[in-house]
Amino acid sequence: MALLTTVRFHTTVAQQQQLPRGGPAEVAFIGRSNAGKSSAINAICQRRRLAFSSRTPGRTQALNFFALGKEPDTVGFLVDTPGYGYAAAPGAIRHGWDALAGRYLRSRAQLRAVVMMLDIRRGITDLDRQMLAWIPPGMRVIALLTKADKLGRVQQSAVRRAVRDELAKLRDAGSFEVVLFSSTDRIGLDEARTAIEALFANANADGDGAPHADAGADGSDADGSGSGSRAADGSAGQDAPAAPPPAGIPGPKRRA
Ligand SMILES: Nc1nc2c(ncn2[C@@H]2O[C@H](COP(=O)(O)OP(=O)(O)OP(=O)(O)O)[C@@H](O)[C@H]2O)c(=O)[nH]1
Ligand SMILES: [Mg+2]
Repeated sequence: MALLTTVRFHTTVAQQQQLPRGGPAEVAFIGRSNAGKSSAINAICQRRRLAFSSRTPGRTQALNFFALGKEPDTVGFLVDTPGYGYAAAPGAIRHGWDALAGRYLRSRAQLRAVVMMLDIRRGITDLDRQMLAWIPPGMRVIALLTKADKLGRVQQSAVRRAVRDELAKLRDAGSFEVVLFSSTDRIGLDEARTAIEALFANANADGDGAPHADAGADGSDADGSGSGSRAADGSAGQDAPAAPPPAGIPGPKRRA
């Protein structure tokens, strides 16, 4: 838990070119719109409003980077991503998802693992399957069955088993784990923290996550001063990673 308590906002990336150049290992929080990604980051890091959560699907519109490590060293980043699968998203936003989050998940060299939020009431949906087929096969996946407070124990266990069985078919053996989780009722927090800290410990042992002085994002926010740009109003969501992101589609406009 010690590493996660050092968390602080680093930067918002609304366009591919703003991604930090180089830098330490990154772990991305991904999942359908409204699955509980931002709430999970806050709960896991014991912070109330580090990542913005909302009832309105599509609250998170950009990639938000949260730095870990004792300042001024950064030993890793947690990355909150826009959700996929919000049916009302207009085409331009779908393309925006592909161009930013899709491309990031597919090709970011620093990305070591994903924490995938699955609403326990829905389990793995088709969009999640597409996503699982789409992220590189060797990447470690921690599946958090969010909103576990909404189901009783018997149902929780049944979903967990079903998700484990399906992941066993979709991913390499030993490359995933499944955690019952609730941000509101504080279920699975320690299990999730242990799993996430282990990801960074492994990345650092590989020599990938040695401390770096805080790397600025190209053209923005080297000091995290762009935090105002993440005050999105959640007016629209994102859509599915139906296909690898086509090259050349511009990312979404940075929000005021
Ligand atoms: N009951 C319950 N509600 C939760 C839990 N986690 C999140 N929520 C609620 O679910 C809604 C969405 O949570 P967010 O954390 O904003 O979800 P998100 O995946 O970041 O959403 P987008 O950024 O829009 O994709 C909010 O109303 C949260 O309060 C949980 O563990 N239990
Ligand atoms: Mg969010």
